[in-house]
Amino acid sequence: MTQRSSAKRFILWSALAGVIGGGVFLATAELFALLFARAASPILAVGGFVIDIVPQPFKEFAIATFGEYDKIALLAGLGLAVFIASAISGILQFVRPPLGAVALVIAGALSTAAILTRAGVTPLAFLPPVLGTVVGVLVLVLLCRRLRAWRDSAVGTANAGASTGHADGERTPTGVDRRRFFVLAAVAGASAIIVGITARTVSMAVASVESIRSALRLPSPRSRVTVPSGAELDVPGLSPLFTPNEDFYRVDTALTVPTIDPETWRLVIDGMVDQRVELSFQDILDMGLDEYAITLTCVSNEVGGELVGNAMWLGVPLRDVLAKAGPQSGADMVLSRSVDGYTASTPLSALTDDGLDAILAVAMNGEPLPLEHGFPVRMVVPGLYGYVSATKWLTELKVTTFADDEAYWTPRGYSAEAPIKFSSRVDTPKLGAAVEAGRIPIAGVAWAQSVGIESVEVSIDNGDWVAATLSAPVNEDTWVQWLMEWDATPGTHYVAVRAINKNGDMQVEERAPIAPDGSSGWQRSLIRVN
Ligand SMILES: Nc1nc2c(c(=O)[nH]1)N[C@H]1C(S)=C(S)[C@@H](COP(=O)(O)O)O[C@H]1N2
Ligand SMILES: [Mo]
Repeated sequence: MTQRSSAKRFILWSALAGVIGGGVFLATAELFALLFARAASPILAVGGFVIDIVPQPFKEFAIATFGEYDKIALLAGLGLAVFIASAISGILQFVRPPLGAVALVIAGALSTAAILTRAGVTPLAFLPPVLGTVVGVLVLVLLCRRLRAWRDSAVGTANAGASTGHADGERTPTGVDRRRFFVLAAVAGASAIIVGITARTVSMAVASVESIRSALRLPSPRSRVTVPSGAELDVPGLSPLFTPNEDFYRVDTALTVPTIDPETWRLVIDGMVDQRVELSFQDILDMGLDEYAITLTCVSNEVGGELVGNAMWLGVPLRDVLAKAGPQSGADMVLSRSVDGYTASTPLSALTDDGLDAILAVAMNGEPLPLEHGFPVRMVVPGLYGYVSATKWLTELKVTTFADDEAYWTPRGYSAEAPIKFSSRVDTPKLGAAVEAGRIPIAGVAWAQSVGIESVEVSIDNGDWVAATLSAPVNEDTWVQWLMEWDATPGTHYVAVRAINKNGDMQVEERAPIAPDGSSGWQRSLIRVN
């Protein structure tokens, strides 16, 4: 083979390296967009940007030509442009390094700009295009380096040793260099295709369920919770009585949020029951919805931690749902299962007790459950940690026994049964944040779901315990806010807080770690006063 035709062949392979680098860029960005920032897909953001900037006559021409396929035509055109630009960046990187990498960085910067100027961007939206650029450039640079090594050993130029990174004279055989190039090309190319297509498919499923969710109109509740006046104290830095959905803590084992169409959703109630029952979403709504205010807590919440939130739920009592199937005697547990395979073990009695508001929830703070919080149906049980009760994306309730069945977290070091240990938290002043001397509020929240908080006491610098002012409780399942006005003097001070529940029990002082059944201990916080 002549050197000339061989050189042409390497130019073609470098174009392929560029296409793979571009593909890796897009696939990485799609993956991180799915995980961290849904609206941060470079190809869609650039597409949206193009739609915004093209002149009206051109848009009309596109609609006239492609009709309802105008968006698909745009994306196809964009895809072709990306393909050609990537191929060129590969050739550049091969012939004039690092020009190809520079071109890819510029493309990455432009798509980042397109994403960040879209409406409704989230704080992490820059991550997908930036990480995509980094990984894409890395693959492009490596591929072109290996391609040069192969060319050098094939063509036999003088500086082959230098450019392959091998010592002079120690030239690798051509076959080895060629294989190194193709192995990387195949691995990177296949990963880009698999990851990119999977991530885009899941993103589209999320978007479609998101639109179903926003179009959903739930019936109004039959009964509403009365929120008494004085239920919410007006103190800057204090947690609001109801935690907004976007601020509500989130714990799940699923890598991506499950996407369920309520039309096809079914709840199966089986196991030790008189009859197996299957309910549709409409069946749940037809039972009649009621409002419930319940504070949710995670077993992983450390003393003073953030894994606790309060919401107004709309739902139906679990006891009524279970009654449709008729739990049999001998059963003592309900194993709830999520579409993602997650399971929780809840004592049957906690779900059938007349005095406990264990519910299937379909709405959270005035809107259908957010996808992240279990759309379309989840469980909420007052007084039990989330991992043994609050199954999201619920699909099955199996009536069974603790002896026969085990939930997701049980073999992983957590108790099969876990009532919430009642607790109290300081929200303001924030730990370590300096405040000005003078009268300041010390405030926070305290919760004892299903029992209620009787009082909250505060001690400053190991002084006497003084009762804090409490907000008017909504019910015994929600947290209360507490407040104490304090004349702050310059220096460093310690504030300790503890709660007493309506049974007259004192919050446990002794520290316990979160495993196996939840943390305990009084929060002691530090205040710096200037
Ligand atoms: N399907 C599913 N449901 C789940 C979990 C999960 O990982 N998967 N985590 C549980 C845990 S540990 C808690 S504390 C609550 C948290 O609910 P949230 O994410 O809506 O705050 O959900 C529970 N339900
Ligand atoms: Mo949890």
